[in-house]
Amino acid sequence: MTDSIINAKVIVTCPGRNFVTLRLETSDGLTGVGDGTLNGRELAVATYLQDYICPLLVGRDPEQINDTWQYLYRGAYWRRGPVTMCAIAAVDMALWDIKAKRAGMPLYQLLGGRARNGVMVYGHANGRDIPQVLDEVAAYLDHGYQAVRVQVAIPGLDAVYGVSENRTFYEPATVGERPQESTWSTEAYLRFIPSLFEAVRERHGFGFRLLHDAHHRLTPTEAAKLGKRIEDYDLFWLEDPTPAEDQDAFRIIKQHTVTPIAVGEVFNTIWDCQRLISERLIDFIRVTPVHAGGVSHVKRIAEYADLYGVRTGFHGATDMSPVCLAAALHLDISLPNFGLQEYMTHTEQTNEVFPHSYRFENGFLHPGEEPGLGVDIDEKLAARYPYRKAYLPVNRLLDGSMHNW
Ligand code: CS2
Ligand code: MG
Repeated sequence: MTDSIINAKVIVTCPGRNFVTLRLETSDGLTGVGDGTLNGRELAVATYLQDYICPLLVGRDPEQINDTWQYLYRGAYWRRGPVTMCAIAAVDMALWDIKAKRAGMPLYQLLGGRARNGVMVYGHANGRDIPQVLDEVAAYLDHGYQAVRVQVAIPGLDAVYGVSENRTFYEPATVGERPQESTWSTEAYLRFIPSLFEAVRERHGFGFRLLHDAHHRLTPTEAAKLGKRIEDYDLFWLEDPTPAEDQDAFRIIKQHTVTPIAVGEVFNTIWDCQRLISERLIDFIRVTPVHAGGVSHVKRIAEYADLYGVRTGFHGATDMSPVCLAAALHLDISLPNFGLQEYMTHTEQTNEVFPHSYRFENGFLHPGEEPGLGVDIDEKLAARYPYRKAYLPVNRLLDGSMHNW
């Protein structure tokens, strides 16, 4: 064994929102970073890493990524779940960062090199009303984006998923001792949302990829009805139409509509999506390195999906740190069945804490040529932003009963 892990450190920082980062250091002076951020439950992963995983990593051979992954997965006994898989993900990303640095190449070269020239990304147009969304779409198209997700406030409802006060960034978690509560009416949503897509296509045409996130809120029949009704607007994908754990629901949706379906940001292992993929019940799989066991496991899911013509559409919201986004980009540029990458730009503050080599150019992201992931965490700067407890919102129907946020 040439070298070993001599230090495993968890860094929790809050440059505008909380992030959990693991930094590993080897005896021959290499370091690697991994993202372990779980929005609204960050300290659960930080503790899992600090108290249970980091002591096991010190002394291990950093080269043995597969053995370490299996050791942490099988060794937990209590397998799967978001907290365990975020912790394993952070270790996995950091070890791949080290291995690629040792090889002196960007990670994507170790994953088989480039399959494409750049990673097409989608931006998030949203607004309080349809005209505002249309203006936002125009801004993204002017900025070179070829894919845009649209979200709009629903008349009669207070706060709706995906509509941000501050135009550019959308961060749903709010600092406080209790979650914010919002109200929802599927009827009002279903009556209104088709007019959004009609207006977007009328003003901006069909020359770009149009996406929408229903954010887990419909029943299978409601989702089938919506998918069918909006087929003429040719969406690139309708995301999370129903709660993802109910995999049979997607059979009903698929029987009634050819609007493509994207699901998976809440999944954390291949077993969560195995049937959805093998029965072609979805068109895009949205797992992301931080929530689904790291580079190793997301690569396994993506390659399994490729057998069934399912493409990737990795989750890339602001609660995925630049470390996770960098890892996703190295996978995106090297996988045969890449579909699209979500890109919710981080704040300046966050980008200063996480210096990185990936860059945006005319609708595409490029992972950069730095050895490793091409991202780091400035621990001194990170220390200036202490953790602040924040919850994702909860959602109730108009009659007060709990619904999906
Ligand atoms: C959303 C996310 O980006 C998306 O598609 O579903 O904004 C999601 O709500 C957050 O990542 C939750 O933390
Ligand atoms: Mg989503």
